[in-house]
Amino acid sequence: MTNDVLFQAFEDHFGAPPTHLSRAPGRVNLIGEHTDYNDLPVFPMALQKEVRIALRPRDNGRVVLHNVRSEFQTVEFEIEPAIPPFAKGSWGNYVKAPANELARRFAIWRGFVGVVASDLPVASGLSSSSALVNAVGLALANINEVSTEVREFSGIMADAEHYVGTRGGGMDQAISLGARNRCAARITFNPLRIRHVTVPDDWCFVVADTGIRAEKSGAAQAAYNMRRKECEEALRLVSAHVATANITEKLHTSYPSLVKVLDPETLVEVATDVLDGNLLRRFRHVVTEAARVEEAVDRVFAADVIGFGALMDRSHASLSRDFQVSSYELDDLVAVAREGGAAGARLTGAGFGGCIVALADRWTVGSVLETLVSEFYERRHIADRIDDRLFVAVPSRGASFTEIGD
Ligand code: NG1
Repeated sequence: MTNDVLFQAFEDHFGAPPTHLSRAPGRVNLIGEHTDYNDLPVFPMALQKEVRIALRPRDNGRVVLHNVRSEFQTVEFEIEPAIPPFAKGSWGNYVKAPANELARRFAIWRGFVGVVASDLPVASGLSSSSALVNAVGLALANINEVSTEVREFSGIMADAEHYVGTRGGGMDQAISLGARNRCAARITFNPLRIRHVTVPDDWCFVVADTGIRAEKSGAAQAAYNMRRKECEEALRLVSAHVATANITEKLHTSYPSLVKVLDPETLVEVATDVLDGNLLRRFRHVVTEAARVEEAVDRVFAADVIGFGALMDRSHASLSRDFQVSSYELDDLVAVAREGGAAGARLTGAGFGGCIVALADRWTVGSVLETLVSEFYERRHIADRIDDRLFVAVPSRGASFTEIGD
């Protein structure tokens, strides 16, 4: 939907033109999965697909947000210091989330009327939820004159999203707010740092959707939160063991401090003394994935498409075998992308359904796309609306809030 059509939809609904536009992109994570909430690095980039809200501020605290998609009911609520949530699973909770967090921290009182449109597939691991949280948060912060810099604001938005019940990390909010055109970003946490890395012109990251939704306000939420708990428990046991067995001189109680002093092979070896089963698997994924992120960033600087692809393959194997967040369809998409000539492929985002990302150079990308269409989408009879399911990601700029006519 173009801006003109969105603005017209606003006027049709509210009887006057909108005055402002708030927009926030989704993202594709290139590598570094389930590392952000362990304070370890990630390497995502923002997409050309985004959430856009045309709006008009009000002189009272009511928020009314109409969705251009009729299956999503219009959301209405009052800004107050503790905003009660809608029923679990309602999309409106992603609108209330930033309002609740901003009202808890700042004296905000102005609401808005708005119309929202998005070309991001929902529950597909491309962060449509954080894009919505950011777009609403940015609108409320601006119309209430709350001024924070990007990194602080992205921390606030990450806390805000916990309102829906998922204990996510801060990757999605940070990249959606802080991204630059033509760049991916190596992001580290606590404190948040964003290092922009230009993506080589002839690298194509293909995003392909399984069509299986991974509803993080629904079934995937418990599985996601469970992984986070397991990572915390594994860390607690390993750091206690490292301390009592005098493996290092100092105490290391966080993942970043452990991976700084011990390489992944040593860490996994040490971990086998105190962990087994799922805890050992989760720990092994997390520490090896962190090392893959660092290597992957180096591969970009070296313009080494084959090396980057190999790291993506290893990441997928680890997510599938050790973190156990892949699925039959995700594994199949990865295999088909590789068959089509991709240098590497992996599930992206939380997993449990959603999308994969595959890397190909400019000369091979056509064959990767064709193979995905014929061997995955056509075989499953889901080749309709193919541009929504399968596209080449364009590294795009982060969120913005502008006055219409600016
Ligand atoms: P998606 O793909 O949006 O479900 C989730 C978390 C991220 C990160 C990834 C896994 C939220 C908002 N996002 O992303 O923080 O942990 O999973 O790497 O919870």
